[in-house]
Amino acid sequence: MISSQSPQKVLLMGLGASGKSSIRSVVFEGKNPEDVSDYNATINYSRTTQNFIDSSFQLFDCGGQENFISAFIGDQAEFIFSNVSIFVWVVDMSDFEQVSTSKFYFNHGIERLREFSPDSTVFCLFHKRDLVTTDKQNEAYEMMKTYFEIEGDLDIEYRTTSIFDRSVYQAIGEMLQSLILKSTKALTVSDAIQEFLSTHSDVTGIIVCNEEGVPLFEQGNYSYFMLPANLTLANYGKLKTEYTKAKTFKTTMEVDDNILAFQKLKKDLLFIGIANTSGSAQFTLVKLDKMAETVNKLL
Ligand SMILES: Nc1nc2c(ncn2[C@@H]2O[C@H](COP(=O)(O)OP(=O)(O)O)[C@@H](O)[C@H]2O)c(=O)[nH]1
Ligand SMILES: [Mg+2]
Repeated sequence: MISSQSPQKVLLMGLGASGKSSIRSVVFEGKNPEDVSDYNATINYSRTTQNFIDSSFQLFDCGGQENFISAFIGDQAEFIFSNVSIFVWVVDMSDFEQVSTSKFYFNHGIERLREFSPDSTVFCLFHKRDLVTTDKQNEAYEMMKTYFEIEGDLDIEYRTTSIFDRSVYQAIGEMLQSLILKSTKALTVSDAIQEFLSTHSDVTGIIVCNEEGVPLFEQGNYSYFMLPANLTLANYGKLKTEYTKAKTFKTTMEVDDNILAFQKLKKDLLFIGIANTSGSAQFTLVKLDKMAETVNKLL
């Protein structure tokens, strides 16, 4: 359970300039991706507490200079690598010269994890994918994945990410999901959404995300809408300004033959329901409204 014990720990690690602090500030601090270009190198590590539904976790943004990383996997290993729930390793996939150095330290990090937190989940992010041309991205991903694969029973997830598109929200959303997976509350919300989707064929997807647009729950077939929904939310859009300011917030948006219903929930979370308008739009909206209420009660 998240709430009972000491806060869970998330380590964000990788070579200098791979993008760790940018990911932290875009995803957790709501910074605009365009504004993160000139961070100073992180000295040692910076620890922040992130509130998350009913609990919180500690995010360690670890400095990427080799002397720091050497210390993390060396003298400080026990302190850094104990009680880790999630280990995020960030690799700049556009910087070929650094890839083998990154792998070298990744191996050591994984060894330390095995030693001090063998039950943790690892996310290996091949970052800055926007710098790789679209037609090369799949190939690059496969190559990187093969290169970073490690035998053994640690659970390692590989993703390509960029702070300039939805991918980084999606990856961090999955990371948060694995943090809350063990909480009964999360399971209940997830079940309720699943149940609702399976009994209402006009509703194609439901998403619950935080203020920064990180999806905490998402189910259904909604990929077509995620981009506009996320853009309006995560970037400066009017929607976000209104939603952040207002205590209650409810609006709908029509896109082609579909309708999106937005509603602010507790703890600054946002409910997004997506439905097609094959039936009565009015009825669909009422159902989504009820569902938002149900989720709100469960949270
Ligand atoms: N093109 C691109 N640049 C990025 C991305 N993420 C971070 N950067 C840039 O990479 C540089 C290093 O980022 P920073 O977050 O300081 O790296 P850190 O040392 O790992 O914390 C900065 O100039 C960022 O603007 C990304 O997804 N795409
Ligand atoms: Mg940094």
